[in-house]
Amino acid sequence: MTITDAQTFKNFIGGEWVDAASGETFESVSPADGETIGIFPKSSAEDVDRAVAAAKAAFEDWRLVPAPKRGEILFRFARLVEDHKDDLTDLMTHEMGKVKAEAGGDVQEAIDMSYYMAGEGRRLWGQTTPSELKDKFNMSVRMPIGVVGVITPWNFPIAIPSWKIAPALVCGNTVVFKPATDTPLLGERFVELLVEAGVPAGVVNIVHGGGAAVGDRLVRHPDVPVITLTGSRETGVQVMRNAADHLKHIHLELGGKNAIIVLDDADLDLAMDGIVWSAFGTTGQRCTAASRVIVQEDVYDALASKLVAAAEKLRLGVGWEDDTDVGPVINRTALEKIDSYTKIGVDEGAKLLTGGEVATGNGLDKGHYYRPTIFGDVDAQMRIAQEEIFGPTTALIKVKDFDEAIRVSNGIRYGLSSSIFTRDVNKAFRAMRDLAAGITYVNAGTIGAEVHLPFGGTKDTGNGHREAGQAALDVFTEWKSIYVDYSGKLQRAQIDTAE
Ligand code: UN1
Repeated sequence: MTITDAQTFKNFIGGEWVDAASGETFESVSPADGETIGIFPKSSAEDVDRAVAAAKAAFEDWRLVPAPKRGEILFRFARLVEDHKDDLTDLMTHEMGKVKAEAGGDVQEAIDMSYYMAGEGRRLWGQTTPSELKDKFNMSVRMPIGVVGVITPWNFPIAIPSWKIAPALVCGNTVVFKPATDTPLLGERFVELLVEAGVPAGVVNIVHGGGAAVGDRLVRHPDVPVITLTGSRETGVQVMRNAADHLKHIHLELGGKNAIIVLDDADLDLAMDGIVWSAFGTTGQRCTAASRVIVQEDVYDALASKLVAAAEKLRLGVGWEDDTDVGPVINRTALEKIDSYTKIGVDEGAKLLTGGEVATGNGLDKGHYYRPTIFGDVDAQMRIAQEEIFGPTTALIKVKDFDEAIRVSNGIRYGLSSSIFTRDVNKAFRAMRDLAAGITYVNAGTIGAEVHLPFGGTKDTGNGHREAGQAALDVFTEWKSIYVDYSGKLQRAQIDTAE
């Protein structure tokens, strides 16, 4: 496909497909081979304002639609995503670049989340509780909040929008959605299917464009009381700051520097499989990726050589071919950042065991490919062991014992995922308790979250919220406590409690 025959897409505002007010556009280009995927509106504050006005107006009816009915629309949406799983998967291999099996997993995660949240339409439980007074009834209920600004990354272009939009909708909120500029077509397809499922006009709006214009306006807009963002730590800090004047509810899902610990009693082949999957799956572009491997000294050499051999067997290529193991990274800027960290690692004195270069030849020059990279002899304080690289690079750190392993694993600013390979049940339980992270895996890598458990991290990974599972409902609702006095007389709490 060339730029001349690439299709042009629009924003969706108040039930209408419309161009950006400025008429400007940007292109979505495949990281796999440079093909143009589509042309999208480059929106500005004016477009955001229109979408917010539409979402605000639609909220008044949507919040009154019974939650089970809202859930039914999500059930229909989930079924539509299932029907379109193959074409969405194929599109994802082109627009985002991940390999087919993982792209299918990404779409499946959205199907699972949509079914799960659809079911929430018949739960959305609050509490009933006794009153301290006679003839009085107490309960708490979840209330929708209003317009939710949804800002999503490119690395899970179908799954992450579902983590945010499905719970936002079932809870009775309306949405203005800004997908990443690297994956606008997947965002657009997501919204098309929601519309087909029967979401009323104005309830979901999509505004394409960059963070500085579209995202920033959403974050500052007085009529958007909730912002949910998955992105970098730096963006998260900026969002909190810019939303502070309106005391918004902010949900942040930010970076990770996740480690896999391998103790000397571990099944090394199993650990190797977990590490290769967690470090190089999605080309390392997951916030749950294993970018550190903490290895007890007795098994360090054996594990390092197994890992290098496994990494060198991985086949790089376009994601839509069945025998590709590792796809491209998202764009040139990412490729340059990843490569710059290789130089940083070498300069810091780490030993480059394999990879460490842009991959070329066999058509790879048309896209952005980087060789799976493993550093050995890494000191826990080096930048490659502290900073999020978001690419296929992992750092092996040698430790003496379990306690040092836990210390090193926790010795970073982030706290998303963590993992330990051991056959010692006591150490496994200690690790479950002591690893300072939102997620801990035992005898599995750092990736593989399921939709019905809370997802999120401690420390600089976020601001204490979790998405997915029941925890997500706390982001998209506010509690209201209701007291009904049916005694027919004035009863004063804390005072008239004697009778
Ligand atoms: C992310 O990288 O932002 O557990 C999310 C996992 C995936 C989700 C990752 N299911 O790695």
